[in-house]
Amino acid sequence: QIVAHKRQEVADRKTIVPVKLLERSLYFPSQPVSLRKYVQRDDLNGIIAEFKRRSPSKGMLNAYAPVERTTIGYMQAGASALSVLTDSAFFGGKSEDLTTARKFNFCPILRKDFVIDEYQILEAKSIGADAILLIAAILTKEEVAQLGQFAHSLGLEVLLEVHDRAELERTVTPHVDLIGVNNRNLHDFTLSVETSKELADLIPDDFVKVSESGISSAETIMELRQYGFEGFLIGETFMKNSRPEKACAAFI
Ligand code: IGP
Repeated sequence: QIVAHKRQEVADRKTIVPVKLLERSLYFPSQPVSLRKYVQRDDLNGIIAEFKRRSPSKGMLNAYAPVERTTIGYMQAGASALSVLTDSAFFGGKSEDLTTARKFNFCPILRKDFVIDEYQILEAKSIGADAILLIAAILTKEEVAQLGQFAHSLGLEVLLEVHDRAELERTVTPHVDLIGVNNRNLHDFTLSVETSKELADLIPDDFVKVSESGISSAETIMELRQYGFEGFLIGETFMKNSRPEKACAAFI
């Protein structure tokens, strides 16, 4: 349902010609910041803190937290990077949320959306993102390779999200930089951090390993580190609080 909606949405939005989008990316002074490098830095903790207002699985998490205060607070708390949901229909986000986060933060920012078309990657560049997400469950092997290559041509990094062995083996390609294991089953929304542990050894060493979803304690992070994970994508644990940045500081 999300993908069908996204296809329509992207078709409707393709009114701005691509070259205009690229021009807009010139307004951002900084070069893309490497998510891969930040996640691997020894002086940081690998947490990718997410700004997510609501989700199909949990409903509304936080209708009011401002992007600016929340993202600055995440970084002050010591997060390594930011993830900003830009899907509006299902997650209550918008492109401007990422642009706002960009204005106030120098860290890597992941554009969290359902990318199915190169146009969205140009958009990601034009709103100031450093990295994009590609979800194996909604893409063919060829699409992952092609979209990954296109992102790289714009200087964006790519996080490939998988949920099981078949997805990983089907889509893994040198055109991605990090591989994220989503602990959430996208069909029934069940969560299990065991998913990350089970897939850890199957991820080739060339990729930085990220564990996504359902992380709610520092103990879990320490456990996941034993399995080679260096990045930890956390949304709900922070966003369900009225002051997500304070929850993040308390967590770290
Ligand atoms: C964060 P959580 O359980 O900490 O809120 O999860 C993140 O992993 C989750 O938002 C996510 C997501 C996605 C959202 C993972 N993959 C793809 C939208 C699209």
